[in-house]
Amino acid sequence: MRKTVAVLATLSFLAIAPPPAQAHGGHDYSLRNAGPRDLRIGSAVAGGGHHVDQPYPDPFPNDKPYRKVLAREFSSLSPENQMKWEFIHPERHRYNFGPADDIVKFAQRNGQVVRGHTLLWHSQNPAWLNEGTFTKAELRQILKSHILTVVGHYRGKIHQWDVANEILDGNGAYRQENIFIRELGPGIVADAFRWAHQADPRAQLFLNDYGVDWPGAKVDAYEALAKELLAARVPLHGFASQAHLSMRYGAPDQLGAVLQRFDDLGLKTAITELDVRMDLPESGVPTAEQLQTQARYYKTVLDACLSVDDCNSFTVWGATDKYSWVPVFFPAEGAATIMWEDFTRKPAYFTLRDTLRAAR
Ligand code: 9MR
Repeated sequence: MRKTVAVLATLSFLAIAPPPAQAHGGHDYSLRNAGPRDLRIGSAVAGGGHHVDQPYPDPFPNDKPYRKVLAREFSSLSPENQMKWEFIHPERHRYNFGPADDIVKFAQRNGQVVRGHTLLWHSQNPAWLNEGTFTKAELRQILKSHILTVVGHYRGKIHQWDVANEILDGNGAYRQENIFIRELGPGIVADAFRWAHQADPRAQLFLNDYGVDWPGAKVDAYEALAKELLAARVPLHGFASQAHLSMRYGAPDQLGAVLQRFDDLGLKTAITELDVRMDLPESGVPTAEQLQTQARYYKTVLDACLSVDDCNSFTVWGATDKYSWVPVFFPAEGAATIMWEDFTRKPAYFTLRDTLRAAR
């Protein structure tokens, strides 16, 4: 798809005026306008999850400078926690759509798309679900009705849904912590995709996971699963690498080859949760060298996405260190995002922007 766009762009002066160089006034130097037009650049939208225990007010509704950064820099938004089961479906017969609705409205006002996250996951499920006693038929009905209700609520407004999140472990086996997979068997994955498609036929439906940045058992298992689902005509449209990276390990220089395997199956691919954490020196401030290394990791992942035809969404998991989950979950590590806490930009930001520009 990207190649077609490039050809059209070169020929467009012959016939029709090319699209305006900047679709959104005032965003001239932002990430969202730097790169190829068919590649969405996204960020997580902070709220819920770990933020609830932090000494600051709920980020998205209260931090206006933060919202400005989100609007200026990104063409896609991912609710970080606000569409997860525990947040959006806190009681069996009550949904809490308000905060996610606000993100969707904001995105529409700012010409952004939204990635829905997530429908079938082992984590951040509400107590009523984890601790309830249900028959298999009831559990299946609970999942079906959740997916039809949530996906239906946002019908026509979601670019991509992470339908199945982290369903395989490091060896490529189905995760038994996932209540639906454990109780109903892996066949439930296909059903989740079918229900999501029924509720919003236009949304692109994804498998999403971490630890799939290098070839190995997990990637092999996802490839086999994708083939199986496609052969059964399940509405699976994409495979995504979250790309939570640490500088303790090497940069994922084979990620392009991994994504290509899914592109070859006719699937779209995406980077959905990129961040690059590092061990902080005692001062708490990364060295210039660390920041350069971090920029290189970010570029490696962006290059991988740019190298396949149908990688159409590239999302960072937090635009700023101010709200990053990393220091909360990995106390020795931090500084994982592309902007400092005051929203000034790190080398990784500029490297991403330059790389996007060069790919235009
Ligand atoms: O960033 C999210 C954080 O606020 C939550 O507390 C945490 C709880 O599991 O989930 C974080 O987001 C995760 C995402 O939903 C799925 N992939 C891994 C992400 C980082 O843990």
